[in-house]
Amino acid sequence: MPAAQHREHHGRTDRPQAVGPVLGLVGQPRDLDRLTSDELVALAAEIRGFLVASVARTGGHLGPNLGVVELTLALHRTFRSPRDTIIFDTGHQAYVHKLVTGRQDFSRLRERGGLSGYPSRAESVHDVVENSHASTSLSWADGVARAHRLRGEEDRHVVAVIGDGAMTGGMAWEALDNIAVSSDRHLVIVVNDNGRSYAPTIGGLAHHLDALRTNPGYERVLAGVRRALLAQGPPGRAAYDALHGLKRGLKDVLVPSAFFEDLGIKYTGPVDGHDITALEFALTRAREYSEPVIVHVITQKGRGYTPAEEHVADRFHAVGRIHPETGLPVVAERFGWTAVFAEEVLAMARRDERVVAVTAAMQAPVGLQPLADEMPERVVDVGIAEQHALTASAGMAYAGMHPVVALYATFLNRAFDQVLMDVALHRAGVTIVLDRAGLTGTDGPSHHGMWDMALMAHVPGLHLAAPRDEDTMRAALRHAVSVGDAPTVVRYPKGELPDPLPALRVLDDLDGGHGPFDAVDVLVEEPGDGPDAPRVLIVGVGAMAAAAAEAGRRLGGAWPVPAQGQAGLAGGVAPAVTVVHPHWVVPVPSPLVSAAAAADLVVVVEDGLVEGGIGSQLRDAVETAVETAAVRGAGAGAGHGPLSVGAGGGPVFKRLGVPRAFVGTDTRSQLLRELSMDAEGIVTATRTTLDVLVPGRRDAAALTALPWDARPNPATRLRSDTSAPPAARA
Ligand SMILES: Cc1ncc(C[n+]2csc(CCOP(=O)(O)OP(=O)(O)O)c2C)c(N)n1
Repeated sequence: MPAAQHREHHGRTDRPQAVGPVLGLVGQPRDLDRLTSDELVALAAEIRGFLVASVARTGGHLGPNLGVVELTLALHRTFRSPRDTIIFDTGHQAYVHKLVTGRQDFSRLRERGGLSGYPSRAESVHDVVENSHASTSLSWADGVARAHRLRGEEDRHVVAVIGDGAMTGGMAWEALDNIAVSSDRHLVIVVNDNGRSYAPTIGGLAHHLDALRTNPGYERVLAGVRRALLAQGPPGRAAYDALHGLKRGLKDVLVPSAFFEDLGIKYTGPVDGHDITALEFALTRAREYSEPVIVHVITQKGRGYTPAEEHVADRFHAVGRIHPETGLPVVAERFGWTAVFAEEVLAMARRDERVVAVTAAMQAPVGLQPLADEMPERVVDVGIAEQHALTASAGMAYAGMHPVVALYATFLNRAFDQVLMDVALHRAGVTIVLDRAGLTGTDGPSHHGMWDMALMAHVPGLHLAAPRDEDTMRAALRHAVSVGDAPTVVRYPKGELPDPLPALRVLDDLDGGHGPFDAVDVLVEEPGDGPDAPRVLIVGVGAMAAAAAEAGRRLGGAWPVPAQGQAGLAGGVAPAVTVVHPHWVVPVPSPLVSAAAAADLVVVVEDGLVEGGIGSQLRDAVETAVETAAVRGAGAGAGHGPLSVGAGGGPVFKRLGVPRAFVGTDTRSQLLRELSMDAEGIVTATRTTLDVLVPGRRDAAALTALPWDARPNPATRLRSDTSAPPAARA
């Protein structure tokens, strides 16, 4: 067994969970074909035992996977993956699929180097869609089926497995609309209906599925036939199995379902999703039908594991490490960012009757449960419909409410146009609260909330706050809901709160800016070694402020003496370091621009996309400010203020953040370390950058003779790139 499968990790010994005797026989899907009905039933039980034991040790999506055990077995027995394509919507319910497609070492699930928590093409040819943002499977399936037809690959089938929760997303309906008029004969849509998203699924569709689920007509007939045949012992079983083998049209088993039929899509169901025989019966017929078919399957989330079955809130949708016997968490949850939001939004709703919270199917995870418990009418759950959430919020704002839309940061990507055109263009007073912003860790590339700041920075009129601790978060939220004529965003990371980080003072505003949007706190001030010391401004964006402050303290202390002959700005001279935290980072506050323009080196640390992020915004703002001052100065005479002509342009920027890449799975702290976003990384990056500015030292003595505000910035003089302001290039 490879060493990786036996390593010590996070204080526990990771041994692959032992697989049962039947599961041990299944190395690939075709091995399922050889199993008898009894073996299949045994296999389902083994898989449930395996999932509980192994997810209890790693954390993961337990409830959804316990619900699809029989469904997944039936799918793989009926269809021939990878020749047939099986697409799991969202992909959080693909653990059973992994187990029967050759992946049975779950010991490092959702860790770097271990199995992904979602389908992953790198892992298996049986995995197709790995985006994990909900409601896309029908569009994927439509596309794959269409391509098969265009390429003349008529014998290939495509199956989309979509939950009733994911069916509430707009993309699913756009796809259905297209599928209804397509002539793809080999498209099967399995609606995995457990009545729940995280919490019970809401909305018109949910009511409709409810009605179908409880419609006894068709199911009664089918169940009757089945019972009668099976009651006759082996001959009846043979007849029933033979019936399964029949390749005939679906007319006899399809019931008209006004809802789907009106769309023009055939519907069959409801089918008991824990009866493999019934599932295979329905899937086989759907496979043979000459039009796209919806197979409505009823499953039970958390099936077979009492703590999950009895968990009212979410049936163990996703768990951390738990004790398998009790389902209780191994590590108690600490008071985190989400809990602060939960308290604050409740207090705001009590104070201000205009406040109404909006969630896209994630009421509890984003912290809206306490508000929903106390004032249910003040929380709107729109389903997995982020786009609708934003536009409906614009409507509510127009009509006198102040919506607070609480989302995971990664899911805001979907609603960018709605933020831009519905909320911002209409100057709607809507507050967007982004949980899990920045690097999130175990859910991999699709769940890092790393695009929000770079995207939101382009929305005219929008204000975005990135608080650093509990106090700044509460202040940002209160200020956000007081804004009635523009969108406001408050973003914070996953997990527990950092210690309070008090401000030494508020940054002076040289340009006369004022108000909470301009608040920039000074967290650390280190004087450096004398007047010759390079001036370093470190900007800690949001939760990065703590690491920035720590780095600032270290930089201001002992400073390494350079090796002989290696004089440099950095060499042996401790820089004057100021660490600041702007409460609001979009748009960049003017005091921050002034402070940056007066520095030699500006280091910006942000838990978001570095390109186009806050560091880039600040760099651009400094450039514009310097340019403007230069133009003004040319007309009015030089020599006043830090941005006047003769100041020679702006500082060098070092921007630390998330690169433009799909960042993989790892712990947040490890990722921060790798991207130089922890204190150590910030110190090293700052020193290295100062050392690169070595030639500037040649002029340092002469430069220091000038008054500070007229001193050319040595860093700028060294820049050869064309991004230097025109005044500096001239
Ligand atoms: C666009 C988007 N918004 C929110 C989520 C978070 N999310 C993950 S699973 C889930 C519920 C899915 O419910 P359903 O499709 O019924 O599957 P089940 O877990 O019940 O099997 C939600 C809201 C997501 N993945 N994508």
